[in-house]
Amino acid sequence: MSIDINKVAQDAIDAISEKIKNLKQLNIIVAGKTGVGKSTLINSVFRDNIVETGMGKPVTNHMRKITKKGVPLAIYDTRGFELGKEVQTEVKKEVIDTINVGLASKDVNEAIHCIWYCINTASNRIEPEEIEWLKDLSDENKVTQIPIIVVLTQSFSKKKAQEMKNTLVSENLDIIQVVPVLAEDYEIEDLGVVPAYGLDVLIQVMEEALPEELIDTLQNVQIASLKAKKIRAQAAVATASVAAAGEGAAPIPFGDCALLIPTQLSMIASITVIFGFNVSKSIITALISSTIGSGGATVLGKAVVSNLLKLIPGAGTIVGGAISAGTAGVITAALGEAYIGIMELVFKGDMKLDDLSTKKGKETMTKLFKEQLAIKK
Ligand SMILES: Nc1nc2c(ncn2[C@@H]2O[C@H](COP(=O)(O)OP(=O)(O)O)[C@@H](O)[C@H]2O)c(=O)[nH]1
Ligand SMILES: [Mg+2]
Repeated sequence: MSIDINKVAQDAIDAISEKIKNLKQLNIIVAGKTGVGKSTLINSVFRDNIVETGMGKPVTNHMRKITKKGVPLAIYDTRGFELGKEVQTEVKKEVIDTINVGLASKDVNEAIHCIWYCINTASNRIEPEEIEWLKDLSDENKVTQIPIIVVLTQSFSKKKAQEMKNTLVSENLDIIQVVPVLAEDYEIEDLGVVPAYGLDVLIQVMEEALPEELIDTLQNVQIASLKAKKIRAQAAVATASVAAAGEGAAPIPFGDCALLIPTQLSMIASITVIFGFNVSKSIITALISSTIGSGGATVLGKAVVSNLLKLIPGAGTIVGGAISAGTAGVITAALGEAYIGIMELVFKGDMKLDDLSTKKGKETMTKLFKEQLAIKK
C-alpha cells in the first residue's frame, strides 16, 4: 500500500480545520473600574491582542462584546463602574440580563461561561460598594451559577494582594477564587522590575471551573500557561498511543501502517488546536518526513520502520513484515511528544513558525523524535 505524503499532510490540515471549526466559543464577562487593568489583563491572557483590535460591539448600555476573527472567544467588557452606585446597579442588571439571554439560547456558543471581577491591588483598598456589588451579583447568580472569579490586578505587592484576598475571603462571597496577578512586568522606580506572575493560576482556576467541552477552546486561546497546554497535549498523545497500540493488537503488517495514520493525524490536529498556532501544510509535511519518514512510497516504509526499531530498546525487528502493537504505540507517542516539543519552542519564541519547514526545523524535529524513542520502551 502506498501513501502519498502530500495527501497525508493535506489530511492533517483538514483534520486541524475540522477541529478548529468544532471549537465552542468561550464567553467571559470582564467587569471592574476603568484603569484597573482589564485590557492589559485580557491581552496578556489571550492570543492575538484581542482588545486592541477595535472597540467591540455594544451589547448593552455599559457592555461591549469584543471578538476577533479566528479566535473562538468573546469578551464582554463593562464600562462605567467608577461612575457611582446608580451606574453600578445598571451594570449588574445588564450582566444578569446577558447571562439570561445566553442561557435562553441553549447554545454553548452564546452562553456566558465565566465572570472576572477586577480590583486593582495598587489602589490599596476595596470600596464597600464593590463588595456589595459582588454580593448582589452572586445572590442573583444563585440559580444561574456562572463562576465568578475576582482578579486582583497590578499586584506587584504580593503582601497587599494577600491582605486584599483575606478581606474578600472573610466576606464569604459566593465566588470561586480570588487570584492575584501582575499581567505585565512592573517597574518600581529605583527598586527594579517585578516580573509578571499569576496568569497561569488564573488559567488553572478557569480550567477547573469550565465544562470539558470548553477546555480545548481555553487552551487554544490562552497564552498564559505553557504548562496547561502541555498537560492537555500530552493527554491527547497518551490517548492516541493507546489507540495505536490497540489498533495494532495483532502485529501490524507494515503495509497496514496506513491504519495508524488517522490516529496520528487526529493527535497532531489536537496538539495544533491546543497550541493555537496557524500550522501550515509545509510544516506538517516537514514533521512527517523528518520523523516517521517518507521513505519510498509509504510513509512508514519497511526500511523506515527497520531503522526506527533500532532506536527503540527491546522493540526487536520486523517479524514476518509486522511491527508489534507496543511498537506502534511507542512510535505514535514519540511523534506526539516531538511535535509538542516543537510547539513549545515556538511558544517560547526560541523558534519561529516559519522556521519549522526549513532544514533547521526538520533537524530539530528529527532530534526530538529520536530522543523520545530512545527514552521509551
Ligand atoms: N506594568 C503594569 N502595568 C499595568 C498592569 N495592568 C495595568 N497596567 C497599567 O494600568 C493602566 C490601565 O490599564 P488598562 O488595562 O487600560 O485598564 P482598564 O481600563 O481596566 O482596561 C495602563 O497604563 C496599564 O499599562 C500590569 O499588570 N503591569
Ligand atoms: Mg480597557
